[in-house]
Amino acid sequence: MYETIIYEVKDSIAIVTINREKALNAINNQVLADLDKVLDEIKADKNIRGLILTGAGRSFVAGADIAAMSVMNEEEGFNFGVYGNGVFRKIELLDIPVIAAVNGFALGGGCELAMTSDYIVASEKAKFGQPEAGLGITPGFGGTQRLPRKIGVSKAKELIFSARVISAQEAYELGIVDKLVAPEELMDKVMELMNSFTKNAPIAVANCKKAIDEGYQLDIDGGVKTESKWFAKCFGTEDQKEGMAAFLEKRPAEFKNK
Ligand code: CO8
Repeated sequence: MYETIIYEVKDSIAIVTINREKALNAINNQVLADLDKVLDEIKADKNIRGLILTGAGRSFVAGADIAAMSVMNEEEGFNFGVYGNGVFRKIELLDIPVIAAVNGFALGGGCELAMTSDYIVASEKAKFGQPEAGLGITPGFGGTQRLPRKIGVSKAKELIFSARVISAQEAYELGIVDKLVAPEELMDKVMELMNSFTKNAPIAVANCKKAIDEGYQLDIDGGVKTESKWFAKCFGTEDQKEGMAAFLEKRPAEFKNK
C-alpha cells in the first residue's frame, strides 16, 4: 500500500489524494515514490479511464518539503529535481485524461503538480504560486517550463521572480486555472467533468491527447501531420466501428476500449 497517498477507484476513475496533512501535503522522496508506483498501477489497469489528483485537508500540495531540501547539497538537489521531474512527466504522458482538483494551497511543487494535468479545477479558496525564489532556489519540478507555456513568458517571470502567492481568482484570470468552483462543489464538479470525458471512446480520447500534446510542440505543418497519424490510428479500433454504427443505428454507443 501507500504511505503518503490515498488511492481509490470510483466508476473507472482513479483518484489520487496526496495525504501528508501535517506538512500540508509537501512532496518528499516518499511522496514521489508513492506517486511513481501508483502511476504504474494506473497504467497497468486497462479499466481506468481517467485520473483525478487532489490533496487531503486544507492543502492541495504546499510545495516540495522544505525541511528535507534545507540540508541538500548540489548533487542531492539535482537528484531530487530529476526524480520529481521524471515522475511529473510520467503523469503528463498518461494516455487518460488527468484533472487536478485543487482544494487549497498549490504552491511551488504543488502548482507544478497541478500543471502536469490536462485541466485544472480549483476551489475559490485555493492559492497558487511559485515561492521558490524567496527560499533561495528556482522551481525544480517543471515550473520554469510549464508556467511560461501556459501563461506566457513575461507573466510567468513576474510570478516566479516575485514569489507572489495569488488567489484562485487571479490564477483563473492568468490562465493557470481552467475552472473555478465553490469549495463544497469541487469533487462533484470534477467528477461530472471527468465523466463527460470518459463516456467517449477511450482510445479516441487518448489519441486526441497525444495529437494535442505532441502537436503543441511543433509548427503547424508538423502539427497537422501528427494529427493525421493519431486520426488514422482510430480507424484500426473496434470503438470507431461501434461509435459510427451506433450513430447510424440511432442508439447509444457501447465503447469497449478496444
Ligand atoms: N515543506 C515542509 N513543511 C511544510 C511545507 C513545505 N513546503 N508547507 C507547510 N509545511 C508545514 C509547516 O512547516 C507546518 O508544520 P508544523 O506544524 O510542524 O510547524 C505545517 O505544514 C502547517 O503549515 P503552517 O503552520 O505554515 O500553516 P499556515 O496556514 O500558517 O501557512 C502556508 C500555510 C502559507 C502554505 C505555509 O505553510 C507556507 O508558506 N508553506 C511553504 C510554501 C512554499 O514555499 N512552497 C514551495 C516550496 S519549494 C518547492 O516546492 C520547490 C519545488 C521543486 C523542488 C526541486 C528540488 C530540487
